[in-house]
Amino acid sequence: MKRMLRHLVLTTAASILPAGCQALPSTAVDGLPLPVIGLGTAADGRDPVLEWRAERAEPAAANVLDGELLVGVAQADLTPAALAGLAVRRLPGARFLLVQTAAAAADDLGSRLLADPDVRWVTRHRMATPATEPFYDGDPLTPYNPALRLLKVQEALLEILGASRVWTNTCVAVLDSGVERLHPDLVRHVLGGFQTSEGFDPTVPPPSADYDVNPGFHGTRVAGVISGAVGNDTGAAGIAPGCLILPVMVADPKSGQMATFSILGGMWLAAHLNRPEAPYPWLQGVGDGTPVHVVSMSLGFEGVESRIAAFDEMAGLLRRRGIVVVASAGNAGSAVTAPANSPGVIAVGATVPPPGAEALAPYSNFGDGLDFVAPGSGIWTTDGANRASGLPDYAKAYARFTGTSAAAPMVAAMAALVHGRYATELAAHPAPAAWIESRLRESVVDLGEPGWDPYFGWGRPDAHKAVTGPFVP
Ligand SMILES: [Ca+2]
Ligand SMILES: [Ca+2]
Repeated sequence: MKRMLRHLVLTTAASILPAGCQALPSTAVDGLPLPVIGLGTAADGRDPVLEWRAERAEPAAANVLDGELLVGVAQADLTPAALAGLAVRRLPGARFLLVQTAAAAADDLGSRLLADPDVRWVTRHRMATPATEPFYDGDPLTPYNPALRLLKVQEALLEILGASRVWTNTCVAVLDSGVERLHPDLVRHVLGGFQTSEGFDPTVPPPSADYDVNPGFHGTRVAGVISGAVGNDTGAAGIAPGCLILPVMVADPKSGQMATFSILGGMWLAAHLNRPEAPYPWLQGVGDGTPVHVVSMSLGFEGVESRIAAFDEMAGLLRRRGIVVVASAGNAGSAVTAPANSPGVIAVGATVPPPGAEALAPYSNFGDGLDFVAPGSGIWTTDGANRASGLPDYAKAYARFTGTSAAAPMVAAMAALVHGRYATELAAHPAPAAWIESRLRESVVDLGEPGWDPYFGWGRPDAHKAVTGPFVP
């Protein structure tokens, strides 16, 4: 750093010298003594001749400017004899210059220059390419979601997507209060939803549900954590941005309550939608025909620590269909509740995210049956605020979301990322849900006591690690 600062100061001083002024003494340009000049004797151990040879052996690259060489010289303003008569450009005070010659002559010129004791190095002149645009630029709230950095989400997306931002081979069913699907961070990938409350009858299509009945827009917040659009200059971004979301309104539109049978109906729907086993025609051809791969349930029965056998059964059905089931551990600071405590369900507790020390959130349930933790406090996500006052103002509809309700969809989204990454291999795998779960387990950052422990489960999954590397059945 110190060296760079010196350089900047001197560069600035040089730039205000009047035209035609002599350059600064060469030994003072970076405040350091000159390297020993001569073939293969650069002070930093690099061998300019070998580097030049290696460069010449490269295939002709599109970013090389033909006939142009950058030449490191012993002193600023020095022009090697071999450059006589050629066009030379230089920056005041700098111990290098740019020379232009005929394209066919450049290689020979470079070799001759390296034989000159006044020449330190020679390299081709190239065009730089713009740095890859970070995925998480452009969403103004993203910098306030340190959880995304903690989980290595951008790295994971780059691993999966390369240059493409379109990713629609994976569907997450959000069993909740519905989703405000016209939200600009959701509108392009949230499917028309279904309602399984109010007397769900699987033989006929349930009512559609494209809004959120919860006054706190709970389902909309969950959907944003999973899939909020990235890079659209709007709001925040999710962990699996643009992933398909199937909203299943398991909450009663009038009371907002979630009856056990409504939730079980939602799980049944997710197990059958767009699958060949589906017993009724309405379950086929929904949306673009993509089946559900992950079920996310940010709900629970606080105070009920015993398992509910019906959830054991339905989670077992979902897993046999290859569907990952994730649920929040609960927010009472006590034992993991149903349905998260069912063996087929991944139970997720919440941690307090950085900048503080990473610790179990004081509200998070923990103990037997806890599988993973994820950040769950103050997560910026999509909201439905302002809808009640008339026309929705979705541009302002963002909120901070806290609880294991925010942590569970993070793990659901990471399961979706793993599915998206290995979708082809998983389609032929006998137990995709178990495979995805074990992949998440292999990716974890172990917190607390080594290995599984009651406060962090197996640990916090790392999105990048989970989607990196070959598929090992
Ligand atoms: Ca966004
Ligand atoms: Ca641990």
